Amino acid sequence: MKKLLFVAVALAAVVAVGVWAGGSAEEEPTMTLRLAETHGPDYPTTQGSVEFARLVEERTDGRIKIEVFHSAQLGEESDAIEQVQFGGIDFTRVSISPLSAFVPELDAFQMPFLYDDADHMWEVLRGDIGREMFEGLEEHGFVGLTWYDGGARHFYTTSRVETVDDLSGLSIRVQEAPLMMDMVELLGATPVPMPFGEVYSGLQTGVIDGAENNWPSYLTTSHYEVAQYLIENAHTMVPEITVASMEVWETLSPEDQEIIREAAWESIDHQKRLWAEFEEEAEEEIRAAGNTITEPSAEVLAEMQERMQPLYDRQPGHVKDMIERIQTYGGR
Ligand code: GTR
Repeated sequence: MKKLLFVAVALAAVVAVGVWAGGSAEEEPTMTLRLAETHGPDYPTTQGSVEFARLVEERTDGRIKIEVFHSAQLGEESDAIEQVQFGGIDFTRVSISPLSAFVPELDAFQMPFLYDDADHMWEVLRGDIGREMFEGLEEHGFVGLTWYDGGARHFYTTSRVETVDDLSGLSIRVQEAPLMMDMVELLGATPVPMPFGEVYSGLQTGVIDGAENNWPSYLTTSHYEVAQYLIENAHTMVPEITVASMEVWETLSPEDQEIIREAAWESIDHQKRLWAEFEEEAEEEIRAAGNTITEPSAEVLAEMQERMQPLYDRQPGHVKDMIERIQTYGGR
């Protein structure tokens, strides 16, 4: 009896740490995989991953469970990406910016003033260029599964910023990505790469004078309370992505890989719907809070674009080619 109990406890432990475990003859083996997410439980990207997990569980009759660890419980984005690369975490949903530090080609998808609008971006992501990018991730140890919407990003600061000159000399937090550091430097500001979770206190204590993000993140992080000036300049549209660890992926059967791929891809529409609603709500809430929102003039936008041009010129040939395909995509 004691021995049986020991076996049962040992089996339960194996299941709990998320590796294959053979159950009794009637039970199917189960597997629990972990997904790292930086946002809170209700944020659209988290909810996209929850939908992905729900579909996988349903289609494997509960054999594969994906647990979504939101709120950076498994670490900040760059750390989570590193863990995914060596198989310590199974999946992560991140912005492509921190991932571009591992996969430089991703810069092609996050260049400033690249897309005409969100439809342009989505045509690219869902089309052949998006698929090629997924394939390119594999040599770096990642399997691309979804693109999610991350809207447009704007600068926000603790003092009023209306022109490019106003940014000059300010310390601006950027994601841990070479392209974003260079971009801020070209505007005459000092880039400060910093994990997402540290930005609020950075702004509050004056370690940084500003940051940049989309409306939803500006709201949910409460950055809007400490950096009340936003210039609606939409300098970038940075897609979100979900990747699996190649190390883990290779241990899955082709059938399970297919189920996971399809479920992830189907979760895109769910995330996009939630995103569209929340992006609007977030903007309304921030405007209602009385923040100072500046619409930049055409001259200011043109100056920003001109200052950022060296980012395009510096790209290696194959990335330049991809950028050109993106710019002219769908007969543009
Ligand atoms: C958000 C994005 C996060 C994170 C964050 C940041 O827009 O959804 O994944 O990258 O920006 O600025 O660190």
